Amino acid sequence: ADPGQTLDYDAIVIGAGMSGLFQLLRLREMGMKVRVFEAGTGVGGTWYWNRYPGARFDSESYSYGFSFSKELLEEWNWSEHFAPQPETLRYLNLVADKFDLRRDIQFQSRVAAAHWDEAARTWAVTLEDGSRHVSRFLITAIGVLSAPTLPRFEGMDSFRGLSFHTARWPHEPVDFAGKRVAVIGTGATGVQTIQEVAKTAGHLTVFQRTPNWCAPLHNRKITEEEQARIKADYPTIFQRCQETFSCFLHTPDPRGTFEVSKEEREAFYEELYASPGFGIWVGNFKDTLTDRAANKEISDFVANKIRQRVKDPKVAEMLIPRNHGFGTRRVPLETRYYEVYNQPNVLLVDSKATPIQAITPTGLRTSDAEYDFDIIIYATGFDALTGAFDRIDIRGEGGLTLRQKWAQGAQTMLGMLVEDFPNMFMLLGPHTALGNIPRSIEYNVEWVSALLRHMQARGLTRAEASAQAVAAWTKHVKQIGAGLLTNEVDSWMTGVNRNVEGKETRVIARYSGSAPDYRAWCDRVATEGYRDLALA
Ligand code: NA7
Repeated sequence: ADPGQTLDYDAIVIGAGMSGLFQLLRLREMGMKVRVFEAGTGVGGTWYWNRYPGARFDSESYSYGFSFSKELLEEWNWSEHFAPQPETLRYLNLVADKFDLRRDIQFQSRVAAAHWDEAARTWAVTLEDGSRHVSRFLITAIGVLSAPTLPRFEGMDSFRGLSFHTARWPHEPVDFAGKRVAVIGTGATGVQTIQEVAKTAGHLTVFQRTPNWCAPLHNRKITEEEQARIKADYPTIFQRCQETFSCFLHTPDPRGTFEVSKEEREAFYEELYASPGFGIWVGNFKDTLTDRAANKEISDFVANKIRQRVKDPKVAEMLIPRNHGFGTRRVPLETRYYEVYNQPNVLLVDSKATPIQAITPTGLRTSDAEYDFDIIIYATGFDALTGAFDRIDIRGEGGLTLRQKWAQGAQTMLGMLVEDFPNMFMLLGPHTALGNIPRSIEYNVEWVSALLRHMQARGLTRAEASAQAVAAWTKHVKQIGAGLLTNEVDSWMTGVNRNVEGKETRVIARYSGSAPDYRAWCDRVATEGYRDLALA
């Protein structure tokens, strides 16, 4: 190593969301000098940025929080089965305070570049303000859905009213009373926003390009009795999350759709539709997302629910997806979402039939009409999975950029390491297990921390994934994704975002195997002494 090169830190972590906070804690326990760079003014990541009205969990609150500290579990009370964003943000602030994390976090510090120096075995991280920080290890904790994307409409800057992307919501409350409001986008975010804004807006116009299959959330307050039971059950709750396919409390029903009678099937669908959370999506018959006929059964069932809930049959038909089956895109969970369209002050516009052509100073123009608005809300989603990486100039060995490396699609080892990018570890990198995300975060942080302890104990300062290990994992991800109906549909889950150049076509963007299988693979790498990595 270059003797002239001094290390500012042992590790730099990018991002102070759930991954970054927990990673900081573990690195500090190892005696490392750590710096976390965070673009926002506070901790919380997703829960810091997404403060749009109605933002909340679709996973059960008590399955979502951190599990690593008994004391924290004891101390914190979730107030609802599916907690709203302000509560989650308070929770993450409590975590930061309780473990005294803030002293190592530098806020309002967006990382612009990270360059590997092979001779010194260090990462040089440059912030947007031009300051440069040198570290042995680089850990990206930059999220899966953290790079918001806006449409590329003409005249976007000309609008004289208020307009914002849901993930860049202002910190001051926005008053909708008496206002003419537009919401563009009907994904999980749009659905949550629409059902909330419709409560107070003077008039709401929803611009829907593609309808999604939504199902009821069935949220409610946690009673005192339930609170006591949850606390007592935490070990069982987290154990169950470890065992299920995607770390949710729900897991696929072992039966195939057509193994049961039509009556039994209907009764099961009814039960799922009436139950809280993701059960209808991830706790359905095991072939729901692989067998076309099975998928059609549940799709027809949900379509009929929409027809029952929406009074105007024309509007109901507009809200029923035609080109993709139930569950093949992320299922937005809702609370009286469909009933919003029965309100006299709400209008649904089909943006596929009559596309938005331009934003105007007073509203927007579609192919057949002009609309005036006071507020335009862009619920238009994210450059998912690789988008946050693409926004940083990351260069590995020989100046190779990560963008070049991934030009033909992401290639990783377990979603955590990349060949030619030594000492860089990704928490929630592409091709890692996702599902109930905090469960994956905790696992990945522990895995990276164990590797770093292994290196620390042996005086090793360089870790790089082998080409074979990367090829094996990438091949596995592709194989396991074949035959899944989800991968035949455009969505962020297949890497498609037409607001971003180069993201027009579908790829196998996600690992779609089970979380237990993922962990077994990761554990094997560790127990075999990290043979899949070059350590030096
Ligand atoms: P999504 O699910 O990607 O939804 C984005 C929505 O915005 C979707 O309805 C899009 O229609 C619509 N959109 C995007 N660009 C345009 C343009 N240019 N014109 C019209 N409509 C547009 O993002 P979310 O934030 O809702 O959810 C992301 C994840 O965050 C979610 O899955 C949760 O896990 C949390 P499209 O379907 O592309 O036709």
